[in-house]
Amino acid sequence: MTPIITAFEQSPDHGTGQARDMRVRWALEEMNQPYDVRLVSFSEMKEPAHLALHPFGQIPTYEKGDLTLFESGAIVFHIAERHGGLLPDDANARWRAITWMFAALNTVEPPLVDREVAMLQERDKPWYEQRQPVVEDRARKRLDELSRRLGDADWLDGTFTAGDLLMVGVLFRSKDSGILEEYPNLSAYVARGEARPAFMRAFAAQLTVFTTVQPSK
Ligand code: GTB
Repeated sequence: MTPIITAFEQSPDHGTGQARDMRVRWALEEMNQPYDVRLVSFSEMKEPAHLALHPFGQIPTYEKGDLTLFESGAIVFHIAERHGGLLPDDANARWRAITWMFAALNTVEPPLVDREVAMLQERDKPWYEQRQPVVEDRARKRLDELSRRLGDADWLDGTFTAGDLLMVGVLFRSKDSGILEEYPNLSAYVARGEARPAFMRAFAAQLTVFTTVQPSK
């Protein structure tokens, strides 16, 4: 049975890997698992049919048979569990990979997203100039720590795992904002992720949406 995921019909980044369906596409591509994509407009995401799949009216969702999931991390976890290859067989290594999945989404992503939202959406606020250094410091602290832990290793814990997939996905989003360039080992880590054939296929598929789909509303 072919899973169906949802993605933006019109993404603000023009389909260049920022929206979170990218992680799901990447995981599916790593498994060579074919998938269908249902594109949704911003208004459709808030309608009952989509809210039945995703209580917060967002993308991505994942449907396969009688299973419906939301949250990109849970979807990637499910794909990794079902197919093997993204989680090590050794029990301890597997738990460490899962730990990195949570670390990517719970510890590294929030300060990076906070910084991005501040820069893109809050520049006109009267408190922006005061708050921004605090937001920058929080993001740099996390990247300092992650950079120190990664060191000169290729991946976070030996071989490439779902933990790396999510961590690279999180860092990729900050790539164009300049901050990642301050960390050569993290930049190289993201570049290694981007060089994976599965990443490239996922990226191309997301980009194709922007170049071919006409908005419905
Ligand atoms: N925690 C959830 C997950 O990981 O699945 C978060 C899902 C989420 O934030 N979805 C966003 C969404 O549906 C798209 S990814 N937003 C619509 C809404 O909330 O109404 C966030 C995103 C979107 C676009 C860009 N971009 O174009 O640069 C970057 C990130």
